[in-house]
Amino acid sequence: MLPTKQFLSAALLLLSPSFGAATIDIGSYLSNTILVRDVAIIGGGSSGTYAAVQLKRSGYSVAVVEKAGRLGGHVDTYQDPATGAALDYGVVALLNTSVVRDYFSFFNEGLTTFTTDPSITGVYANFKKDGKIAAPPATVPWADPAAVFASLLGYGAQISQYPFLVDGYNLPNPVPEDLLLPFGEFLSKHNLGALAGTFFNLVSGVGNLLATTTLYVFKYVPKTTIDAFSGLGTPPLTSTGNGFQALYNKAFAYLGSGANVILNAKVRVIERDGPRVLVAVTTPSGPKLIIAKELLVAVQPKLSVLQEIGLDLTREERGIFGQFNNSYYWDIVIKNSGLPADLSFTNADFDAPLGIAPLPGIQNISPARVKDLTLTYYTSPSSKTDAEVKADVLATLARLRTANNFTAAGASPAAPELVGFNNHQPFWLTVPPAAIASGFYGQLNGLQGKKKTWWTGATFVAHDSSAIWAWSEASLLPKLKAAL
Ligand SMILES: Cc1cc2nc3c(=O)[nH]c(=O)nc-3n(C[C@@H](O)[C@@H](O)[C@H](O)COP(=O)(O)OP(=O)(O)OC[C@H]3O[C@@H](n4cnc5c(N)ncnc54)[C@H](O)[C@@H]3O)c2cc1C
Ligand SMILES: *[C@@H]1O[C@H](CO)[C@@H](O)[C@H](O)[C@H]1NC(C)=O
Ligand SMILES: *[C@@H]1O[C@H](CO)[C@@H](O)[C@H](O)[C@H]1NC(C)=O
Ligand SMILES: *[C@@H]1O[C@H](CO)[C@@H](O)[C@H](O)[C@H]1NC(C)=O
Repeated sequence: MLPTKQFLSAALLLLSPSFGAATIDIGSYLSNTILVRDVAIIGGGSSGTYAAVQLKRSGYSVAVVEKAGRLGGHVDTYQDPATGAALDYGVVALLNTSVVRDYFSFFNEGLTTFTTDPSITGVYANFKKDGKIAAPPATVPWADPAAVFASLLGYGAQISQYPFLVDGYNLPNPVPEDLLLPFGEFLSKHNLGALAGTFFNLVSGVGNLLATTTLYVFKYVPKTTIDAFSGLGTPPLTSTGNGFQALYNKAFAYLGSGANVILNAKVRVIERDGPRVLVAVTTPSGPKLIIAKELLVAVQPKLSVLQEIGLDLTREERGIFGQFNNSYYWDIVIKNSGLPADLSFTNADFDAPLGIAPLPGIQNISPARVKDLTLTYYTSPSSKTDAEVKADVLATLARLRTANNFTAAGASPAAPELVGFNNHQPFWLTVPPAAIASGFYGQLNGLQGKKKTWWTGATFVAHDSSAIWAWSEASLLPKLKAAL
């Protein structure tokens, strides 16, 4: 074949390192669409908003780019049209720490003790099989409350051996063997099977509990959380009146609203090779360009997400982020569930190992604090469509109603409606135990500050906002500020 002109230019394109990525032409931007800032922050959820607020408080200029129409990430606050009440069904509880108290008091937002409603009784049913309420048989170790309490203490004693887990992923080499075990094996090794019932609900959204690597369970449920929820330590906190979204709305205003926070944004390209980081963004009001000294990535760093924002990935970054797998997690508000307002249902399978229901599926269905509303959480280790999840939730409700005769004869109850529904994927980013053992997290942490880029969020800390903010204060922000 003769090398035609088209063939040659195609070959040149293939050889060019930025093939496929449009490059940023600063000259094509009107001056009023260019934002020159100290830090460009991609993602305005828990970690991105916290960093933006603290940087501004310290006198730095920021621009936050957020895909959604609001700040807050995994916070979901449902505004009930019937009662006017605000109902949190994403993030619901925070630990009572000085970092949490300071953040809320800076915005003059209230916090109150998180309590469970004593009028609600917890019951178990196999949601997939028959939906019939059944008491756990004595063969299930968590049927005995004394054994459950003892296992919580045993968990506390185990996790206390790994104090380094409190702050990010600073793992020793070699990584202690127990941290690499599937959690089911860890439980049997230490005779802690009675934990499984409580942890099925607590370790929500990660995947199948018994198959989850123990490190990730320890990150999700630190000793402070066990102590807070079991009454051994300071109780957890929850929002007052307006829900957690109110804090993020105040943060939006404090940051300078649209001047510094670009909502409904699509990050098109990020270039880090020049003296400044360039972030090209498509917004509802046209294109914008951020020129920043440093970049803070506060989205979940799956390779697909980083490619979506057009980040000029290095070979090293590609190799690290390409190893992540993730779980899938939905939070749902149901109106007219047809279930009693005084029962909280947990999915269980007494024939399965440790009585734990296999996922994908619903973990729990509980009455909300607001009349006629019910909350449910759905987890899958693999991808599922929203339509599949909705259908499974509605079928489960019907099964529970029929099996337990909740539908009084003759009455025609209103059909259940899913009035709040959010897909929180990609949720927990994990790597296999072999990767953890061979130093994955050391390599991940080693990316901090390289190419003017800093990384934050659940993947670097845990899906725990109190922990993310504490880590931001102690680890991330001092280093990031030193680079400015
Ligand atoms: C249902 C649910 C319940 C939870 N309950 C609690 C709880 O009670 N207590 C607790 O401490 N923690 C809870 N968590 C965990 C929560 O604190 C953490 O997941 C936290 O939100 C993680 O912060 P992050 O900044 O890493 O991610 P996020 O908060 O998810 O923030 C990421 C942000 O990036 C944005 N984004 C994504 N892609 C792009 C893109 N391409 N361009 C621009 N922006 C983008 C997202 O819209 C989001 O706003 C819960 C999580 C879920 C899902
Ligand atoms: C949180 O902890 C602080 C300090 O221990 C305490 O003074 C405060 O009352 C607690 N707040 C709530 C709402 O429980
Ligand atoms: C992610 O998990 C799936 C299902 O368990 C598995 O097939 C796949 O290999 C995993 N991917 C990575 C990158 O670990
Ligand atoms: C279901 O409830 C109705 C109305 O309370 C009652 O008449 C009926 O006998 C119940 N059926 C069963 C199977 O318990």
